[in-house]
Amino acid sequence: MSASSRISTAMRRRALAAAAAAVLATTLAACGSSGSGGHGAMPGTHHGAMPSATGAAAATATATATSGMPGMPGMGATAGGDGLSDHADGYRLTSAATTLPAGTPAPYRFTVVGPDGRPVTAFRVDQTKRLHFYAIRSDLTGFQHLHPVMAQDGTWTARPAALAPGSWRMFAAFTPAAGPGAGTAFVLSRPVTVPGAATATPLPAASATATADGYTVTVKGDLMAGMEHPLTVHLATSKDGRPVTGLQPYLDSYAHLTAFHEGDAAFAHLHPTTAADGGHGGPDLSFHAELPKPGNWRMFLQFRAAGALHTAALTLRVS
Ligand SMILES: [Cu+2]
Repeated sequence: MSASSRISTAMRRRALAAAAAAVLATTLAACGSSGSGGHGAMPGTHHGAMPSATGAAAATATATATSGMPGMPGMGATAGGDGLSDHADGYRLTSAATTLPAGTPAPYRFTVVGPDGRPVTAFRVDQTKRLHFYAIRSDLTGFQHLHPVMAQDGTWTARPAALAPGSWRMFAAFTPAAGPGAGTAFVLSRPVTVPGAATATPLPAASATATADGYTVTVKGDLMAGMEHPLTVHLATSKDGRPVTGLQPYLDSYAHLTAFHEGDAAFAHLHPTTAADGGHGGPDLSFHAELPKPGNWRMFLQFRAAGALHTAALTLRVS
């Protein structure tokens, strides 16, 4: 891993402050796309149910100062930091697609190019997959978490569900299995525009609870930017508040938590502190939360219960 992925927390906080200023100064509309969609190999991985919007709120700024998060217990170093760049440490996310059609499923093809200029084909399996793909609209609606398929030449094909018009950002999270980046987790992204009249949905107010499919999720934890804090999630049934104790493993854990930052769609993946072991997870789940910058973060909690995958979304304020 590069030196950039090893800066200290103190240095990082300073860098973040600078980055925040840079973001304010350079808000530029970047992401946007609308998708289409097919759908990945896993049932239940499409979560495009949220209304999407786009527009003014879809500003994307690239804050390179935040690239590189230091390693922490239970979590490898991450190259690419907040995921807003298409390159880090010599690795680059490439795609010929800058637009995708609106309202109809269409494949999104991309390649990870290594420092040697060749497509990377050897990836380490992380949370049961060689690559995790996320699509998010600039207003943080339309979240999709997919597992694309790779051809022998290193071309990946993601099949997002139909995308609403607007600015989107496509993220790839992966760990090379060979080469100079072997063992380093990367998160890189590219903007995609989906043509058409786009309407931005205001970000829902910060709240510690959210409901999804009859489940109520309650989040506890005071989060500060750039610092690791414990975050706990409690799951209960919405109907009678009964604690949920039958969570089933999803990607080797009882919940998968992905977060995007309001304004620039910076990315964070929160790692569970305990591995899944059988279909009896819950009602309380713990995560290492380290969000790279202050502001509002839209959190998407995915969990499997009663044989179905559910996604709860809530807004968390990070100071
Ligand atoms: Cu995934």
